[in-house]
Amino acid sequence: MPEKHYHVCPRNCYDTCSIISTTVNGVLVSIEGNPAHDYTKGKLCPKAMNDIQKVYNPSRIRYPMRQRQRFSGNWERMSWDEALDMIAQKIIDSKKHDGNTLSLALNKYSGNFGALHNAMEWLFSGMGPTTRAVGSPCWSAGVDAQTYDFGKFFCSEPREMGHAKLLWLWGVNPAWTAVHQMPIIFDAMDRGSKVICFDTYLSDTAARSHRFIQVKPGTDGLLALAMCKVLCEENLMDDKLYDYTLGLVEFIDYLTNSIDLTEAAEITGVKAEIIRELAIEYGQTCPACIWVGFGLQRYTNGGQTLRAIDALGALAGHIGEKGGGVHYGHFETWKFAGAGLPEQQNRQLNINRFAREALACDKPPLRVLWLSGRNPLAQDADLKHWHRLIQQLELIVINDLFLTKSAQAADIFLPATTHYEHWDLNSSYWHYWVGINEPAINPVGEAKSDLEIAWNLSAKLNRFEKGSCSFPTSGSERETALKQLGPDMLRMLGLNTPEEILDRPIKAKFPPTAWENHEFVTPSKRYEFQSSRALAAGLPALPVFEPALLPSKETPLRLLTPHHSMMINSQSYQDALSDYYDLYINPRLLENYGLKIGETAEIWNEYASLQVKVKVDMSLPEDVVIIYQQAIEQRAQARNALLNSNLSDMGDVAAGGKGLAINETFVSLRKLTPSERSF
Ligand SMILES: Nc1nc2c(c(=O)[nH]1)N[C@H]1C(S)=C(S)[C@@H](COP(=O)(O)OP(=O)(O)OC[C@H]3O[C@@H](n4cnc5c(=O)[nH]c(N)nc54)[C@H](O)[C@@H]3O)O[C@H]1N2
Ligand SMILES: Nc1nc2c(c(=O)[nH]1)N[C@H]1C(S)=C(S)[C@@H](COP(=O)(O)OP(=O)(O)OC[C@H]3O[C@@H](n4cnc5c(=O)[nH]c(N)nc54)[C@H](O)[C@@H]3O)O[C@H]1N2
Ligand code: SF4
Ligand SMILES: [Mo]
Repeated sequence: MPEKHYHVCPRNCYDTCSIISTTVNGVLVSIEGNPAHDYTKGKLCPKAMNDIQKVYNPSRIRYPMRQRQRFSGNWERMSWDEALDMIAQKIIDSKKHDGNTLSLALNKYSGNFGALHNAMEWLFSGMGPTTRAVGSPCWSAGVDAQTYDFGKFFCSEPREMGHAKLLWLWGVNPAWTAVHQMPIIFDAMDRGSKVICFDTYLSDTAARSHRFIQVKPGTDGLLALAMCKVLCEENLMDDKLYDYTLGLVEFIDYLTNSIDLTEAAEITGVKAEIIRELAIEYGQTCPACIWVGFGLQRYTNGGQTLRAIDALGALAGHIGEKGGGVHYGHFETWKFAGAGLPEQQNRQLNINRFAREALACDKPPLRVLWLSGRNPLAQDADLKHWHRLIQQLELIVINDLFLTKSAQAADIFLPATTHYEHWDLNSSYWHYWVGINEPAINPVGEAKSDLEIAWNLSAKLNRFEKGSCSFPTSGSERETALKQLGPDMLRMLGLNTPEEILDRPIKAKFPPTAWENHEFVTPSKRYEFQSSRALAAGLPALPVFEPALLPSKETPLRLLTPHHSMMINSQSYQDALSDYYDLYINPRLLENYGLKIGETAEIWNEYASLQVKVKVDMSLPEDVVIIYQQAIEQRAQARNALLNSNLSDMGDVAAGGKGLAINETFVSLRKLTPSERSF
C-alpha cells in the first residue's frame, strides 16, 4: 500500500518547500509539493525533483569510512563502533593533553538547516567549551544593516509583494534562487504592477522584468542615496517621518552636502535623469516594494548598501505599508527550544576566516575538526590557509552524504541521512511557515541522522570517561523534534500542543506586513536613519556611501560567482558533472584577449590560477566576468581558491560575525598556448 509522508526541503533556499512523499513497501517512489502550503502551492523545483536519485544515488556513501592518507582516496570501510571509538579516544586524549576541550572544533553551516541538525552543536556543548565557526558566508552585512534600521531582522510575508504596484528586485535573482516567488511576481505583473530589476548583468530575473537597470558592482548604496536626495528635492518624502524616525535632519544634511547626482551617475553607471525618474516613480507610487538579495551585500560596503536602500524605503514612506517595505529575510521563526545545555565559553572563529584564525590558535591549538553540512574546500575563501590547517590537524571528521571536495581532506567519513530518513523541524528565512519532517524510509545503508550520531558519540565518550559529555546518550528523534516547539514557538504558531504540527505545516501568526503602524524595536523605538548601535560598533551612524574595492591594473576583471539555477551552493543535482568551469565574459573581451568562444583560457590572481572555458554573455560589463556555482568534478581545482577573505562592513551585531565580500574578487585573464591547456 502506498504511504504518504510530510517533509520540508532543508536546503539553504528561500523557499523551504513543504513536500509530500509516497513510499511503497518502504521504498521512496515519488515526491510532490504540498498543495496546502500557500507558498509551495504543490510545486517543487527541479533540484528537489531529483531527490529520489539523490537518496538512492550509487555514489552516496552508505557506511563509515576511514582514509589512510588525506587526499589519497585510499578509503576503507569501518564499523560505526570503530569510527566512534577512534573519535572518542582522540577527544579524550586531547582533553587530557590540554586540560580543556578547546582543541575540538566544529564547523557547520548550510547543508541542512533543520532544527535537529543543531545536534552537532549540542554534542559539542555537552563536551565543554570548544572552538566554533560563527557567523555566515551568506547574508551577514544585510542582517546587521536591517537590525540597525528597524531594530531586528524581519520582513513582510513574501506573498505581500503581490500587492505592490511597483516592485524593485535589487541584486536578487529569484528566477533561479527563489523560484516560488516568481508566480507571485508574474501575477502582480498580470494585474498591472511594474517590475524593475537592478543587477550588474541581465540575469534571468532581469530578463523577465519590465525594465533592467544595470548598476556597476558595489555602487548600489550610492544609487539609493542619490534617489534619496531626489526625494528630498522633489518633496516626495512621507510627511509623517518626524513622528516615527530618528536622525532625519542629519540624514537630509548628509544628502544635501555629500551626495551629487552627476557624480553618482558616473560612479554607478546609471544616468542622472534615470536616477531622477526612478526616484520620482518610487516616491509617487503606493504601494512600492523593494526586494534586496544576498548577492548585493557581499561587498566591503554591503551593510551600508542595505542601510541606504532601507533609508530610501523609509524616506518615501514605504516601510510598514501593505505591499511595500524592503524585503531581505528574517529569523523570527527560528526560536527553537534547543537541548537545554549550559552556554559554554566557546572560542569563536569567524566562519569566513576560520582556517586563518584557527592557524593562529594556540593554548591549545586546534587538534580535532568536525565538518558537518559544510564543504569549505569548495565554498570558503582563504583556501591556502585551509590547506595549511589541514596539515596541522590531528583528526578531521566529516559527516555528509557524498565524498565532497572537503571530504577528500578527512580522516573519517560518517554517512548522514537525508530528510527522507530522519525526523526534523524546519523554518524558513523567507516565509512564515514551520513544518515537521518525518522519515519516509529507513536510513540508506548504515547512514545515521546527525542527532543519532551525537547520541552515540556521547554514549562512547561517557563509556570512556564518565561525565565527559552532558548531551544525552539516547532518545527519541520524534520527541526531540517536537520538543523544539517550546512555549514561544507554540504561541507564535497558535498551537496548544507540539503534536498539532504532525498533521500539517503551520504558518506563524505574525501580521503579514512588517513594521505596520511603525512599531520599530530600535533603541529609540523609531526607524533609525541615525543609529547609535551602528556608531557603537565603530560604523557611521548614518547610511553613507563607502566605495567598494575596484579592479586594478594587475587584476582588471571583477569575478562574480553567483548562485546557479540547478545547484544549491556546492550541492549538485545534475548527473553529468563537468571537469572545468565556464567563464562568461563580454564578447569584446574576446577581441582584447585574442580568444575564441569555447577556448580554454586562464584566470589568475595572487592567490591561485584556474583554467576555464570561455563563453560569452553580451550583457556583462567589460570589467566583470562570471563563473556560476556550477557542478564540477571533485578533481577540478576549486574556483574559490581565487577568493581572498575580505570581510564585509557589518555582521557582528546580529549575524554572529562579519560577512564575506565574495564579490570583491579580481582576476587577470590570458589566452593559453595549446600545450598549456589541460582540456
Ligand atoms: N564563490 C562563492 N562562494 C560562495 C558563495 C558564492 O556566491 N560564491 N556563496 C556562499 C553562500 S551564500 C553560502 S550559504 C555558502 C554555502 O556553503 P556550505 O555551507 O558549505 O553549503 P553547501 O555547499 O550547500 O552544503 C555543504 C554540504 O552539506 C552536505 N549536506 C547536505 N545535506 C546534508 C545533511 O542532511 N546532513 C549533513 N551532515 N550534510 C548534508 C552537502 O552534501 C554539502 O557537501 O557558500 C558560500 N560560498
Ligand atoms: N538555484 C539556487 N537557489 C539558491 C541557491 C543556489 O545556489 N542555487 N543558494 C541559496 C543561497 S545559500 C542563497 S545565499 C541565495 C542567494 O540568492 P540571491 O539572493 O538571489 O543572491 P545571488 O544569486 O548571490 O545574487 C543575486 C544577483 O545579485 C547580482 N549582483 C551581484 N553584485 C551586485 C551588485 O553590486 N549590484 C547589483 N545590483 N546586483 C549585484 C548578481 O549578478 C545576481 O544576479 O539563494 C538560495 N537559493
Ligand atoms: S531547493 Fe528550494 S525551491 Fe527547491 S524544493 Fe527545496 S526549498 Fe523548494
Ligand atoms: Mo547563502
